[in-house]
Amino acid sequence: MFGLDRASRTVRRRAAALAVTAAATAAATALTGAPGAVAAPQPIVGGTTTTTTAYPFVMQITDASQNQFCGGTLVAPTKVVTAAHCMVGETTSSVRVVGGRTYLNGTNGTVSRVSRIWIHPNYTTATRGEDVAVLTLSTAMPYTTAPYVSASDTAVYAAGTTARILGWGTTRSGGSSSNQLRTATVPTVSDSSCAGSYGSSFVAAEMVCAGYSSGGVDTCQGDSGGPLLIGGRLAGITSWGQGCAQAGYPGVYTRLTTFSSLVTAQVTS
Ligand code: 4AZ
Repeated sequence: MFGLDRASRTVRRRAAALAVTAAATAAATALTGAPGAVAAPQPIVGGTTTTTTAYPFVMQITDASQNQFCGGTLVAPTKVVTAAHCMVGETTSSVRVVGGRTYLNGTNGTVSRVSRIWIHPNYTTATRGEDVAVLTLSTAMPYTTAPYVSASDTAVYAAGTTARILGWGTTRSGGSSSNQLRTATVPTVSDSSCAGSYGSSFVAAEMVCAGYSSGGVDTCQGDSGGPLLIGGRLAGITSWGQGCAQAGYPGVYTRLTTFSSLVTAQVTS
């Protein structure tokens, strides 16, 4: 089909290696101040560093050894919204949620076990949609939660609206994860334009696209499950795309307005 990139189990299995590589990369980058040094690539692709102090609701989704493989968003003290594709093959004993930890190689913040994993009942693959999951935490996170859109808020997706992406994902397709949380802004893309990019894999009722037509700024491997914020509210979940930051291929995000009632049922359960 397109050779689409998703945070597959392959990526998850690579997470431990990537986390270690990220620390080594950060150390190497510190040495590149010499004349003639080439600027390091900017992860998320095209982003800037930030912190979980600035974005306290951004969670690392990790394995039991606290190796990050996806992102998530704290929407209530014990509820985290993430992508369904991040939870494929996972169990309540295989995952952890880590809050308040800006660096992948940090040991600070709050680590919680997961007592329940809700995956959208119709989820099959990210390119078919329904890429939403809600985790219930065993330990309440002492961090500010993010508000999320309600079903009637569809105007937030108007083409050209500024959206913020966040994550610890790779700096380019097939590259290394970022040791530090990164963020960038990207404009939302019209449904017709996104359908032009992705054909029938783009399901407008369930997905929304964001990115510059020239590429250069995007989510990438390991950013999946993390937030797309519009007007300070969670409006999308990082889901899939062809490669990362390629011209003509914006990132694809779960259209949260479609699922907000279902999410609320989980958040209040
Ligand atoms: C991933 O594998 C992934 N450029 C996330 C976002 C995009 C591609 C891949 C979109 O987690």
